[in-house]
Amino acid sequence: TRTELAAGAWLLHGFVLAQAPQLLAEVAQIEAVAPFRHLITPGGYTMSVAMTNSGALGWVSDARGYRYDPIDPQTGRHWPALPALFADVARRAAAEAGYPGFEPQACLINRYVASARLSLHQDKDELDQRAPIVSVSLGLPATFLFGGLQRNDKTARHRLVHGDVVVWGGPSRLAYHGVAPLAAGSHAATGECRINLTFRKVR
Ligand code: MD5
Ligand code: FE
Repeated sequence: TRTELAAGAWLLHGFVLAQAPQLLAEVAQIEAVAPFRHLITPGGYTMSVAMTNSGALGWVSDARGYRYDPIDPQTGRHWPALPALFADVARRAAAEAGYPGFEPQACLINRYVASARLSLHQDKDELDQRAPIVSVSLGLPATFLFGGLQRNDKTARHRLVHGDVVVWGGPSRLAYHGVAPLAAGSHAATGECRINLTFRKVR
């Protein structure tokens, strides 16, 4: 089943439940090559969410700013290739939400432990903002904060659970959003964390 959270934004309930074990096995392979790390924001804060990437481009942040880079600055090597299963899931989810022909170039992998959060922001580092962003939730549940096109717009809360996929396209693509501090807990698939995969077309 699917729920339209806002114009152009679709929550596909349990869309990757059957693939979750394989998706997490791929994450383990990726992190063996490109470890999770806490990036520094341009403002000098250390992010509470740990990140890594796979695909032709990876999202990174440091004192100089945010950017997509084909090279992992921590290892000096290319990011691990996008697993075929990742690309397949991203394409199928996008099509299910009404965005056929989506070709992900970057997969940012976010790891949340208890109290980790993502403050309200817009995803604006992609040159092509007509393409949707596909987001896959694994492990512990999260409260997703969904606002409007202005930072001060009222935010709605949506609970995202293991296996859910959200496709953010159309007018929702540039909405402010964030993730509330993760509640402590344990999940059979991931242990004490939440893993989120975000698939993007960058340029
Ligand atoms: C997460 N990650 O749960 C979220 C999932 C990020 C990020 O926000 O930037 O890594 S992606 C949610 C998203 C993307 C694009 C648009 C909107 C939400 N939106 O319009 O709400 O770790
Ligand atoms: Fe975001």
